[in-house]
Amino acid sequence: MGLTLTEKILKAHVVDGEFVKGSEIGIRIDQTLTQDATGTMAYLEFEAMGVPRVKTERSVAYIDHNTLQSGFENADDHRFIGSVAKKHGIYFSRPGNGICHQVHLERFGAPGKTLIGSDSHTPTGGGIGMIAIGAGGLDVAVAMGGGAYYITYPKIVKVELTGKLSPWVSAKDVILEVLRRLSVKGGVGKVIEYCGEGVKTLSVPERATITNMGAELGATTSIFPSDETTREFLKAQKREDVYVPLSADPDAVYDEVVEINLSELVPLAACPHSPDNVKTVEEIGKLKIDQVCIGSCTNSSLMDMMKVAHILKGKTVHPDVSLSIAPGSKQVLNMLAQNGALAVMIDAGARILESACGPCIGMGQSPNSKGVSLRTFNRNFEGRSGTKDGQIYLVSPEMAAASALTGYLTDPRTLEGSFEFTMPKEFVINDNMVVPPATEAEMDSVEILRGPNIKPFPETAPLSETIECGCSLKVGDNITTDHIMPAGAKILPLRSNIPAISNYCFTVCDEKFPERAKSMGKSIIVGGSNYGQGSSREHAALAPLYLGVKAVLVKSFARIHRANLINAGILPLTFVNEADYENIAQGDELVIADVRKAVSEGKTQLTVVNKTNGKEIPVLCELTGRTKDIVLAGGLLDYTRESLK
Ligand code: MIC
Ligand code: SF4
Repeated sequence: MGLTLTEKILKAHVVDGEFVKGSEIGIRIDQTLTQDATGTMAYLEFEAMGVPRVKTERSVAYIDHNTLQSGFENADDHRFIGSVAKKHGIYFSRPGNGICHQVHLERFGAPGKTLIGSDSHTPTGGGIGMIAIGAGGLDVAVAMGGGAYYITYPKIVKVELTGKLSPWVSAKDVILEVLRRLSVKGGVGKVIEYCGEGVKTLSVPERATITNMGAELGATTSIFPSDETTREFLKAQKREDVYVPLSADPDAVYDEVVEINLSELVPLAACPHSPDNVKTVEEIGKLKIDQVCIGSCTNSSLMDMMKVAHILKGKTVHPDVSLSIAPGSKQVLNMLAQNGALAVMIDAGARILESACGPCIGMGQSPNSKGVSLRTFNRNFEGRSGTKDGQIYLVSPEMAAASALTGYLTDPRTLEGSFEFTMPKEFVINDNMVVPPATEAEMDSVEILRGPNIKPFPETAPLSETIECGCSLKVGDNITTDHIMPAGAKILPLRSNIPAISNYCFTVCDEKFPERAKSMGKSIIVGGSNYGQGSSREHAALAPLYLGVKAVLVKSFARIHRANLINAGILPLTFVNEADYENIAQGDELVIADVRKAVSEGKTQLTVVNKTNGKEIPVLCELTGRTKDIVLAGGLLDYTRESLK
């Protein structure tokens, strides 16, 4: 029986566990990446593990999220990360060099390698045939220390592409169509593998747009084969040496098959407030817009920017619209400057932003009240833009640019002619914004620069004999990490200060939550399905940990967040009968008797007794050998410290 591409790469990297669907496997990690908003924690954790130098083939620390320096905090974090990187063998991509995923694809990614990153859009690397997975900071720290990364052996979905995209239909429309069909829960526990004749018609940046936004499906990762197109891309990046051809065997067996005829696709938009709320322009109807933002790790490649420049050429942005453009990397920005496209954008009235995440994470450019904003980004969760009642639509660069000119949501197929982009034979290469680490001889003399906002990892404790406490919060379905631990320009500078950032935990849903949880001392959170979808931020577990949350009981979890809860030593529980969700109200007193004994004995079903209404609620506590030991120890840091003893 032939193998899928995913199986081939996983098999070459497996170091622990059995190759059986649904069971946990440990894989060797070749590369890691961090960004600054999750990086400070990841490096504090790495330091706490006491490993002097990273053991990966390549680890890179990027500064791209917290670039609005409206106080000392972000700049201090940048210096801290730069100094840790230098000391411990990590390459440091300075602020201004670009968004981690875009730069990693250009300069470091390699087909057939494994990459984990402390950012949920790490699967962008799947665009050149890597197994690239988003993870919590602690998992990345462990991988840097040479430890395996554990995933549930995934189901593998084949997306068979046929045909060719029509003019003005974009790679973004491919992934929006997949989201429309599968939903934000559709990829949980799965790897999405793209195959078929249609693959050849897509360039590397187009493939990367598709794998990037596979994160919104909840998928473990997404991957394209590594073929001649990949080789040409790497050659143009002067990195042909890392090229290897890779594809699935013709007789590979998949768990599911989805067929997409690229020729039949039309321009699409994801409507507020979910990436799977996908409609055609016709279905949405006449929509006046206030803002257009072009950029983010999904759509900021040279190809995307050249399409935008072509549409804007000689025109003026509509008087009621603010257009901002953030090219994804220094390489992209530099090439736009050299070929004149930047001047075209400036001339049309675009507000050019630095090469960073920017508005995507609410670092500036929040829309006006009730403002309608079209964005080429990947997430449109409520409030993420920084404006609570902002109406965010996710669209392709083509639709964004066309609409910026008309002032209304516009189908780009109404544009005249078409635009064919030819990938450059050579990209402009200058890695002068990537600082290499100190040599082994020099590393001891590198001083770590720690600012006053950088506070240590919160205190943890081994799992207690019995959990007896109140329910401090009850929330519904599809709670995102942007609900649990909001981002934005005001809160992001507190990413290295868990006590301070905890004061914002869940405030989007309930302003009183942090205060209430603190006064209860310890508590349990109850939620619906797909709890914790979205980002990889472990702050969504560390802030609850700091606030005394001992267990989270929900209908179902998103993958990275569940792992982050375990890493923080918080018990992840799911209802056996979803209807029991109704049997707990906020404020109820709950008991899980002898929980430590039950977990150590490997029991997967526990009982939560609701003392307030007398109900006995069966819950699942599905922990394997390793995750069980992590929770018993009080989290991954304690577990790793113990296992290093
Ligand atoms: C995001 O897109 O939500 C982020 C900001 O990149 C996060 C990471 C973070 O919260 O720092 C992600 O996707 O993992
Ligand atoms: Fe940055 Fe947005 Fe991409 Fe997250 S999704 S890495 S915030 S550009």
